[in-house]
Amino acid sequence: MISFKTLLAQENAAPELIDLVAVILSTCHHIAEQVGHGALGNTLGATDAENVQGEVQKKLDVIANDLLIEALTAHGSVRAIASEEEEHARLACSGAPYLVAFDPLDGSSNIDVNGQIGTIFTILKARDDVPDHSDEQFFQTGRDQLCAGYVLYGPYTTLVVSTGAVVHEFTLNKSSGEFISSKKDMVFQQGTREFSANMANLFYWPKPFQNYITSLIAPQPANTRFNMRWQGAMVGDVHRILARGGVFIYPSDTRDVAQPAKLRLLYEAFPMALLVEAAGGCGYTEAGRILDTPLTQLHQRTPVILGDKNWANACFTALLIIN
Ligand code: AHM
Ligand code: MG
Repeated sequence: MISFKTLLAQENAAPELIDLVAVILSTCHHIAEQVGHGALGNTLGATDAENVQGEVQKKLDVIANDLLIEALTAHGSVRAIASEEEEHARLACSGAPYLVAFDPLDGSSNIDVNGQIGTIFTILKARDDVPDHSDEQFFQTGRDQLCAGYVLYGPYTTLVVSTGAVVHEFTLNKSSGEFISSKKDMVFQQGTREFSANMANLFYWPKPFQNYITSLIAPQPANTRFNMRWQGAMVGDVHRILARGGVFIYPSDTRDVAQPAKLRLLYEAFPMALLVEAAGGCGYTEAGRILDTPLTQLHQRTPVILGDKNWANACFTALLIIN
């Protein structure tokens, strides 16, 4: 029974960083308890508010956000915090070494249907060249992440975390609150013929990409067929491909020229790309590698391709043909 602290220490993660991850995880344990109450806990349903993305906030979005902000602000090692639910970065502790960004509850539309939801987080080094409280603190690339992970509140609660070298999976022991190692050094499985995409958007994707995905589902012999899975929560869909192989895609959409992509670079694409690449997979936008993309706006959106190296390359190449 190895704890995440032991595994991260073996990778030479700084004790302060491990301590910070521990704070995030104990908050996620708390969120898991709130999630687990379901209809009995007055945590389902929507609030009257909209977030910065113009989306109606669910009660659990707000609860998870507030719990994380409170715990991270109190901890003392975090200089600034950025949340998918808040317009700007907020100051936590001046001069502290770390920045934390998170999507407090990814997959919000699944909350009321008892579907998969999760918390996605990333930790970066604080910058001394910009004001402590500023959004610019987070204007870094995905390669600058010190640690990233997610906690998936599924039938059981799973943590997947990495400092960039290897990826480990842990399972929450609900009585002790400890995350216990369940898969060490996860390796991306190659050749799984399964993809994850919202096919309802197919006709609004860039045309050659439509053609590429359509070719995968065209009638073929049984043993060469592709399968499709979509849970509507990136945290669950990416967990599936990390566990089984395959590819996750959320391309740009021609319907909205001003905002063609849905997923957020800082809160979703960066951390998931760090995990997928550390497991031997690959992550692309429609212009290059996710991890090389500089963040220039806190809530910047990006197309996402994540998966098995060969397959992610094939998806990216299909897009290059268009561009
Ligand atoms: P959220 O962070 O507000 O929950 O939104 C992001 C989610 C992702 O988890 C998921 O991949 C995507 O939105 C699902 O979108 P769709 O509505 O196309 O199913
Ligand atoms: Mg999200």
